[in-house]
Amino acid sequence: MDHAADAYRTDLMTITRYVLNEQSKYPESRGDFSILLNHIVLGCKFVCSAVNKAGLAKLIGLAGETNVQGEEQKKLDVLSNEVFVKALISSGRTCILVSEEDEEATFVKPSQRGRYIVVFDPLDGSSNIDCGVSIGTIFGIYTLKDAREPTLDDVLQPGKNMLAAGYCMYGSSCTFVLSTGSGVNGFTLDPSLGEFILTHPDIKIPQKGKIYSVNEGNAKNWDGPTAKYVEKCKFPNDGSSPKSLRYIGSMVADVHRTLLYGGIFLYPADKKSPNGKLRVLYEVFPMSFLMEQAGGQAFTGKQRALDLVPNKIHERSPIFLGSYDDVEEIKALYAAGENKE
Ligand code: AFP
Repeated sequence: MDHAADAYRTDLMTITRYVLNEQSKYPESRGDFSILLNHIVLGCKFVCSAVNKAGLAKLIGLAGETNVQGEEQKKLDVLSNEVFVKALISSGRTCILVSEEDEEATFVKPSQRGRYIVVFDPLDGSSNIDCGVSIGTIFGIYTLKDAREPTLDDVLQPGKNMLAAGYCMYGSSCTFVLSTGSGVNGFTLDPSLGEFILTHPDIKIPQKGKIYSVNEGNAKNWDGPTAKYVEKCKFPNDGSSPKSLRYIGSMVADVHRTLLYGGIFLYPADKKSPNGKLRVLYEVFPMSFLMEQAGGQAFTGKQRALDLVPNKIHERSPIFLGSYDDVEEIKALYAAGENKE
């Protein structure tokens, strides 16, 4: 009998235990981050349960409202936003919240205030809800630098200033992926325990991948480097095999696959959307943070994504992220001026 293996199976590294272990490395820590993360995890469990019950509970359907980007809001978007806003405020550890669903940033009242700023998309990929495709929550966390009245400038920081970032994917299993700035770890929800268990320790993205992921329906409007790159994926001129195309249309799911299997995810600029589609603060930054922490890269077409300084909370940016070598190729095409028409 393999007692060591049995011990391993019974000695579960829950996300709470993991974060407390990390916290113990910093004796000056007051545990605020662990408390904040517990509230985020609670929000994810709630949304996971709501997503699983969506069909049954007749939650699918329009709530009769539109969000900041003028998109139709589904009931699950509204519900998820409420859940996260309430969970984050009640943690007593936040001072500013920026949600994809809310036009304005939320400034937490002084009596409930803490030092963390949380940017989040409570339910990304919501157009996939009705057909049961994976969707997710994305978040990034900044710290208010000093004890003073928070302002919007505290949110408009480059992504490299993030303290932590992560996502929760509501798919065939519920997976929580987190980086606190020293690598990336993945946890899977054990529904019988109601706990996220460390299942993917120290995730490293392969140096180069065999998959590219992009909405090719936009190809007619792409710029030169993107068009050239995708052409090279399909018809490589160096004797290598063509890459496979996989595109779900749900960023969390596409990025999760990219992180585990390697390859590249692209949401480029195009003639119709010169800034691309994805939002800097709560899509581009957290995913770029995770990619870099896993050994990959994230590029906007002009610069390292995490160096971008947003001017407004719902700003968009083109993004190319994934395996180090694959992103290196698209960077080379932009550097070579393939953008000239
Ligand atoms: P929805 O929330 O409207 O489904 O958009 C999802 C998303 O923001 C992101 O998750 C996807 O990567 C991207 O949009 C897909 O966009 P296209 O449908 O234009 O490919």
